[in-house]
Amino acid sequence: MKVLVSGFDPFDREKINPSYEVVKALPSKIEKAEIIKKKVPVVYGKSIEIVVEEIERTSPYIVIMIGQAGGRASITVERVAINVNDSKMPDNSKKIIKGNFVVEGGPVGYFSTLPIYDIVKGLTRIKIPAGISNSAGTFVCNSLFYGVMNEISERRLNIMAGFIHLPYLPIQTLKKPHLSSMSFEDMVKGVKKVIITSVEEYRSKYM
Ligand code: PCA
Repeated sequence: MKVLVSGFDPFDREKINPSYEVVKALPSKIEKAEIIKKKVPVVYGKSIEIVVEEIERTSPYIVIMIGQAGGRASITVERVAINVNDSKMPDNSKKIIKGNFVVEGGPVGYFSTLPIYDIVKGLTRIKIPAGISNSAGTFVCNSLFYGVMNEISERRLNIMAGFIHLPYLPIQTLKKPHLSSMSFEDMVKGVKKVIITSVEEYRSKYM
């Protein structure tokens, strides 16, 4: 069983992005599942292409995309991806997209197919603050989440997939100390738990 886990480059003047830092630190096997790690640029379109190519190349059973949601206080499991690109923030290719679709003519949204409630329960059990989020925003994270769910749906792939947002690392909040952060150790422990819960769910459902 293969699990593809993606994390993003830094963006918005940050020097690091906790999502890829955490992905990099994961072991290559978790619960006998092979962990495939992929770094993704914070670029509309390109980010989707890269994850879709990696899905084609590796045929994972589970895809867990991870990004940074600076300011959030906990690990948040995204419930839904929406067919909207709309942000004042430029992506890393300096592109700004306001009020457009991720996929022209695509459905309004896609629900995560990860076991979102069990993931939150599992994280809480190991004492890591976690919750469900009902919006992954309308920037590149949501765009990647939507684009990948759309490909999985269109190609009728049997892949469980979803998106997780991580808070800032403490080092990112030195100049914005009013904002929440979470230690690197807790984020790594948390993402491992997300993977374990997803693998268990996949095995009990499909194997
Ligand atoms: N977070 C951004 C894009 C990349 C990332 O890590 C977002 O939430 O859209």
